[in-house]
Amino acid sequence: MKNIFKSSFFVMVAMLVISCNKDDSSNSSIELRNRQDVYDENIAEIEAYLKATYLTVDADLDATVDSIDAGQVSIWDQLDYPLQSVTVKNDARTTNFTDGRFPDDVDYKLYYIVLNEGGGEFPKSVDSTLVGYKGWNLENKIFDQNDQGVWFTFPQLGQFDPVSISGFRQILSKVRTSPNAPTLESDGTLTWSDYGNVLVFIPSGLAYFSSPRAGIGAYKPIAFQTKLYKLKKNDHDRDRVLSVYEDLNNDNDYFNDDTDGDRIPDFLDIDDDGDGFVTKTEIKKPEGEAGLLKYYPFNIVLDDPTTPEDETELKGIPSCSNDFTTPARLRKHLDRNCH
Ligand SMILES: [Ca+2]
Ligand SMILES: [Ca+2]
Ligand SMILES: [Ca+2]
Ligand SMILES: [Ca+2]
Repeated sequence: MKNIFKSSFFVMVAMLVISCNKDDSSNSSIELRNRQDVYDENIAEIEAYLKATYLTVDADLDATVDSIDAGQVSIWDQLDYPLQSVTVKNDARTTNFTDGRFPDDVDYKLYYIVLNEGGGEFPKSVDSTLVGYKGWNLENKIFDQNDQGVWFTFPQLGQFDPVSISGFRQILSKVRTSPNAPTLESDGTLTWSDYGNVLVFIPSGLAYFSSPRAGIGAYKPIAFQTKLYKLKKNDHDRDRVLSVYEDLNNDNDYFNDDTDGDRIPDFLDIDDDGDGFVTKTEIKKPEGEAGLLKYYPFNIVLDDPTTPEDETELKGIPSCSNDFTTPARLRKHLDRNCH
């Protein structure tokens, strides 16, 4: 019984963090409002909130926000945990085609506080991330919490994978994972150390916008504490080129790289250069080629003696003229005149 409860609880929390822009117009009792107007209102609400509340951080770096009632220094004015901001666009999608960005031109300011940067790796937007979180509304009521963490992947790998809201996933780029393996506690839970730990205050346009949720009114901003424990590299299109290597112009937008111009971005395209030969075939080593892998890695892989399972490969994916090492070479799977 306990296990059933646990798994249905997991589904419930996972569902709540799901972003669903398609819902914007489905709630017929709620008037659909202009996104810029809502944002202007939301950012004023968030700034007023930051001036009317104070932050307490305990020894485990768990944060609590309360209304000022006895002269405490506001989040806005305190200096212990610098309040920062970044301006971002809504990165939600209506489709995964190159032109499928969700139509939203607002420049969103995200206020955030890094409680701990973390000692591991900064995630790329296409990495899967294991994230613990606590979400609350601006009345300081918690609407969702999961300290053990949920795996999020954007875009989804499976139809039922949870997807986080835009403001939640974009702030993860400000922190790093834990550099250490977790400790297994006697109750079966995992404890992580030196992970990225960040508070973020999110306008509704990067959250649930017009769709109310339990504890979140329509058009209301929300706040999260997120803890980035771990990441996993993905190969979304399973062509043996990791998604992180399919951002050709290196701008961390994976939807604007489309070598063959068929509107399917490279990281989702099984034939990147559109020459009729799938990438996986083009990067397969010929029979008898030395090395441990069947396919050329994107770059050379030097053996790391601390992790014996790491393979050494002295050749990356070659160019048409068999250049295996120059970092900026045109690799053959991206050269439509070569296969
Ligand atoms: Ca790939
Ligand atoms: Ca790009
Ligand atoms: Ca393409
Ligand atoms: Ca090809």
